[in-house]
Amino acid sequence: MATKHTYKFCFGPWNISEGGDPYGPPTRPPQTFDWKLAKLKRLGFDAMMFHDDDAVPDIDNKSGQQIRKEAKELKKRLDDLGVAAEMVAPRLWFSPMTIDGAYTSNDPKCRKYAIDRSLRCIDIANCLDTDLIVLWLAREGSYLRESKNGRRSVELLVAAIDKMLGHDKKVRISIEPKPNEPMDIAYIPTIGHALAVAQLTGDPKRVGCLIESAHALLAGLDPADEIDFACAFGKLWSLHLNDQNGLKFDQDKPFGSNNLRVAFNQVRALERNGYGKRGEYVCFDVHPFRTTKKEHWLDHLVNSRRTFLQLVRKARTFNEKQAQQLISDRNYQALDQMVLEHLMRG
Ligand code: XLS
Ligand code: MG
Repeated sequence: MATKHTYKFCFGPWNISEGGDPYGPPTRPPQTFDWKLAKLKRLGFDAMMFHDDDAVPDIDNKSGQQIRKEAKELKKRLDDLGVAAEMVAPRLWFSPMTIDGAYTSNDPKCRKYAIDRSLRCIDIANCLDTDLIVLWLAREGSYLRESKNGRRSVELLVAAIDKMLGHDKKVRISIEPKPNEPMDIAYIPTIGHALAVAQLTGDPKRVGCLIESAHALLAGLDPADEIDFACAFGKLWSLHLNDQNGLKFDQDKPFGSNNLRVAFNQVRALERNGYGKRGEYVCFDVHPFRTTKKEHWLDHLVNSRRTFLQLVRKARTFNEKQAQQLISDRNYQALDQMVLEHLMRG
């Protein structure tokens, strides 16, 4: 069992969202970035994660110099508040240039746009003093497979990552897999795919992964298994804990909201792998319910962190010795009940 280390927590500005969904408008008026940043430390969080245009708004219409200037100004504000930047992710799913994908678009001009924007994103990360870039491959997929060539898509993705690795010798890239949404089917749907792609790049030791609970669940996988798998490679560099009720749209529910035992096992996996001891953060990629009132706007973040810490206590008070005895006796019925009663006990 890992030593009793403490965890550091993180969220992104997009996690304090207004409640709009494909079937209805926002239910809360937008909050400013400053309001969100001011809340972070008070909620017991240590870092903020950014999309590139969270850090530098309207990035596509700014020069490299202006981008770096604004990123440095943000870094100063973060320093003044004692808030770290966990990572920066290029938002490659809004621009008209990424309608048919970013790195794997069928249009070479769009592929070039996606790579150029990713290099700017690395420049922002440098100014914010983080070496971590997250690639959520939102539109790297298709609505019909005949529109793309899967082999070529992998090759294009590797070429794009190699361009980023060549742009900056320190940058590390975490691929955040998701099997679908917004695409019908996405390329690189699981951690296995992500780490396999890493091996094809020019510098595999600088290409790792980020696990999001809901994305593993959408792929029909157990997030705890994905955590153990990634940690076996030493490549779990970031983490988006949340929850999901079945195979539908990405719900980004509060951690543990749908399945406490699945959440418990994620925490056990993090504990046994010593996640966080090398500076990694626990991020909650969660959204408030659409029904959430303005006055309860931050509760999904507070509750996720609270649930996480209570599950850390549960993991650390779980009677491993008794569990091992039941395992040696292959008495899994008793082990099953032991876990349930441990979770149900106050
Ligand atoms: C969406 C992704 C997104 C990334 C950051 O499903 O989880 O939140 O983590 O862009
Ligand atoms: Mg995420």
